[in-house]
Amino acid sequence: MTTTPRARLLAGVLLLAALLLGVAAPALAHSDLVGSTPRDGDAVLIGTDRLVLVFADDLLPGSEQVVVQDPAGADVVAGPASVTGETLEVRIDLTRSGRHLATYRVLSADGHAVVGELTFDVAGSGAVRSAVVPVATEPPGDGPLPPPVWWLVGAAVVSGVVLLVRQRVGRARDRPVVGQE
Ligand SMILES: [Cu+2]
Repeated sequence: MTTTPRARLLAGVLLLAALLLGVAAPALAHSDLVGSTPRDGDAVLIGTDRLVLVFADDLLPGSEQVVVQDPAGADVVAGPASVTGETLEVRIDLTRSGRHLATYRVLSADGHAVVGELTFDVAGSGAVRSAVVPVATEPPGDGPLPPPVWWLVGAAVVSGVVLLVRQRVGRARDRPVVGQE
């Protein structure tokens, strides 16, 4: 087999590309999964609202089947998946923390089926959130009313003070003014 400089260049470029990608080219058959968000084993926040799967080759639109199960076994996929080229995206509505299992089945453009799964952990559940909410505190100025006995004591003290003041004022009036003639 004779090789032209152009063929050698092409082979070199392909080899370089394979090295740069850090993947063994033979391992990529059909539309194997090459990336995802979240990735397998990732930990994500409960606000995460989509799962994106990226395959090695274009997908056959309409062939995709994706299920994402939460720890209780409920499917959290919230709508039909959308396929663009080699990318599959699906909305998810997370409500529980813990391990989630995503399983998928797609057809690559050449008609081969690709089946796989990945897991990711969800942090931050409703339970965690409510634990952060402070325990109901009494609004200022809305404390319990003092018992009636305190009202009585208060009234007695006020009356006593008023009586004392009246007596003193009365005595001061009767007393002769000193230093004035
Ligand atoms: Cu194939």
